Amino acid sequence: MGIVNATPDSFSDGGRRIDPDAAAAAARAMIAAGAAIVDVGGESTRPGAEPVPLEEELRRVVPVLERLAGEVPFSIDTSKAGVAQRALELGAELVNDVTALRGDPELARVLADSDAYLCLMHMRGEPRTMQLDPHYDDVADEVARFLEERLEVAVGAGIGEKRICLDPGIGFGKTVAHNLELVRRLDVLLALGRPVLVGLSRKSVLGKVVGDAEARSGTAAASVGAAIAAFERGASIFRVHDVREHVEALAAAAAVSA
Ligand code: HH2
Repeated sequence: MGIVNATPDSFSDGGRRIDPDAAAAAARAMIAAGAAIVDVGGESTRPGAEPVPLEEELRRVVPVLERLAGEVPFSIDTSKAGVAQRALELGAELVNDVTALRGDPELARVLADSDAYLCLMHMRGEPRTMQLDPHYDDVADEVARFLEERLEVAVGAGIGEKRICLDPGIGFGKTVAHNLELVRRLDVLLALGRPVLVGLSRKSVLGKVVGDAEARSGTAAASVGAAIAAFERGASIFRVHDVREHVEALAAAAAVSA
């Protein structure tokens, strides 16, 4: 899954792709490089980010989706029913909701009325405050219990279980140690019986593990290394910025495992 940000403030590539033609071109290049899908988002969720009103989020993403419609497989990174609805009308295959259906009470109904896939992600708190001293007794178990409960809510709302994947939410209300433990113990999430998506790409945890305690992002090389570690523990969907590097590394790792 290639990342296409239509935001002026995402942590890694914010601003560079706010022009819809440039965003669409980046999306096409990611598919050409081997991505199965591109994830288009109009609201940054980096630590400290402020929420974006519906009209502004639509203004950012719809021009990009219109350019991709019918040509490039895409998902929409949103927690808003109004944005998801419009994206589904334009052909979105998946709704990637970092709030796991807690952000907008209407989103579950929009999804139940469609046949799109849904990604449910774990987040402690909200982006504005989530990195203020996160604490867990057992991070893997607590994230799994949360996702189990959100999966039940989604299925109860009429969204087919087979359409849902789960995501530990790397960097969303977690310390470096929490993030690493979640990847190390991915089996606890896989036990819920759904595919696991991971978003490690360029996150600050990767800059920190290579020695920069103040890092706000990580390199492509560190991202690939972490993705392979997650692949070996059973992750099957990788949300990444550097598509070609990940596709090649994952192909090599998969060939060894085959
Ligand atoms: N991370 C970000 C955004 N959306 N969705 C899922 N399912 N999993 C993630 O780990 C995830 C996500 C990161 O936030 P943002 O500030 O928007 O940066 P970018 O989109 O460049 O990764």
